[in-house]
Amino acid sequence: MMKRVITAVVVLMGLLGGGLATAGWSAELNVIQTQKSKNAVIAIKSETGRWVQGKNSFVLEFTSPAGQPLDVGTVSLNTAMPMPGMAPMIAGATLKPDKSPGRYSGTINFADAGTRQVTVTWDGPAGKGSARFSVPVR
Ligand SMILES: [Cu+2]
Repeated sequence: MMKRVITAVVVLMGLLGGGLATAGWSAELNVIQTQKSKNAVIAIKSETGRWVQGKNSFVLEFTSPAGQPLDVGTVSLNTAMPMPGMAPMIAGATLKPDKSPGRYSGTINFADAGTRQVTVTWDGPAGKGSARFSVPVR
C-alpha cells in the first residue's frame, strides 16, 4: 500500500515538472503562421503548431526582416470569423511581454473551428504597424 502512494507522488511530481516546462516555453515550438509586413516579420508559434477550438497558449514573436528581435512595445492580436447571416465571431488574445524583446506569450479562446481573420497591431520603439492574415482553427 505504502509503495503505491509513493509511486503516485513520483508520477505527480513528473507531471508538475512537465507543466512548469510548458509555462516557461522551454519546449520546442512549432510555427502556426508567419506574416511579413513592411518592417516586421510576425510569427505565431506553439508546441502543437496549430490553433484549435477552445483555449490556446501561444507565442507571438516580432523580428526585423534581417531576423533581429524587434521591440514593438504595445501589441494586440484580434480575430474575427465571418459567419453567413450573423455578426462575425470575434476573439482577442491576452498577451504578456516575455523576457526577450519582441516576444509575447498569449492565450486565446475560440468558440468553434474555422478560419480566422487575424489582425495584429503594434506601437513601440520599432515603430507602429499592423498586419492582417488568416489562420485556420481546427
Ligand atoms: Cu464561427
